[in-house]
Amino acid sequence: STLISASLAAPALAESMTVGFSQVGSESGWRAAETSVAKSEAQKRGITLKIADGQQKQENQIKAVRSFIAQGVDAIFIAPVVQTGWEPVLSEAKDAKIPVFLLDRAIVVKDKSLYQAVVTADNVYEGKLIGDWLVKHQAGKPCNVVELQGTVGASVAIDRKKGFAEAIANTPNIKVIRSQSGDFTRSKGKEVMESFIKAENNGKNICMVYAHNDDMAIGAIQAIKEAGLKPGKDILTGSIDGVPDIYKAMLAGEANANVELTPNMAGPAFDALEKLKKDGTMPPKIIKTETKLFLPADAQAQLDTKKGMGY
Ligand code: GYE
Repeated sequence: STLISASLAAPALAESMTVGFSQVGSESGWRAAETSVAKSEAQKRGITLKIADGQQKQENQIKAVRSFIAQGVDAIFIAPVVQTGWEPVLSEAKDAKIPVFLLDRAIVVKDKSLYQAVVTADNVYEGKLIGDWLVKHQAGKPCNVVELQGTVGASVAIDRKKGFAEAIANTPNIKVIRSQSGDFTRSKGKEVMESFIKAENNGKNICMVYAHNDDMAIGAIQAIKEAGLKPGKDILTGSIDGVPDIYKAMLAGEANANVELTPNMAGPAFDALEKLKKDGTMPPKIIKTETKLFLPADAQAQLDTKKGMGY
């Protein structure tokens, strides 16, 4: 894995900090924005940030964390690709007295003291918002949904699936007829959507695609067009992140519902870390970011807010 030193601005305080960030990879536009915002948030504070790209593999992330421990960094940020298997390396960090903050995805560990805090949205609620939108939109009319799941084993994929399922639980007119992982990427989203379309009467049996992130939705939109159907009309879309391209798709009438997720996960973690180092203030275990649904009428305004947000 590559190490990039992102920020070396001369700090005003004598105690300048170094933080190691084990990033998942660069699978989505949102992810790239998160990385870029992490760099600028570090720079603002005079914190030196070392970023290791895990290329979507937990073993790479574990190696990176071990290397950060060996370097004696002041804190470690991890965006954990999957939710299990973190105990051993986090115990090593704890033994070395290095605080760990999780960014954007959660983990499952018995001993919660293995990390300080997780900065994340309510990912179940994100899925629920899309499901609620669909229930309302259909108003009792039937709808067969195909679902593009995120990375297998990732907390966000599990939660976004759950939230949507909860929202449609009492509406027998709405059914998820196929559900498969597209690994949070555009290319995989397109590929899986193509197979769904083939399997479902050249797409005619599909009413909506629910994608766990925008990049997969954008891939799916491409697949829908190539099948000779109209995305946003013949097949509705709903997805999560709020990348500029999804708002552009909305403006073109090709996307229907979107939940925004801020790419600024590092900022709140740096704030919590600075307080912790200053006087031992313990952060809340979950630092929640905002979750909101946006529709095509909001698309232009949303697109405008994205400038300077890491995109
Ligand atoms: O929604 C997706 C990314 O973990 C919240 O991962 C993150 C998700 C994000 O690849 O685009």
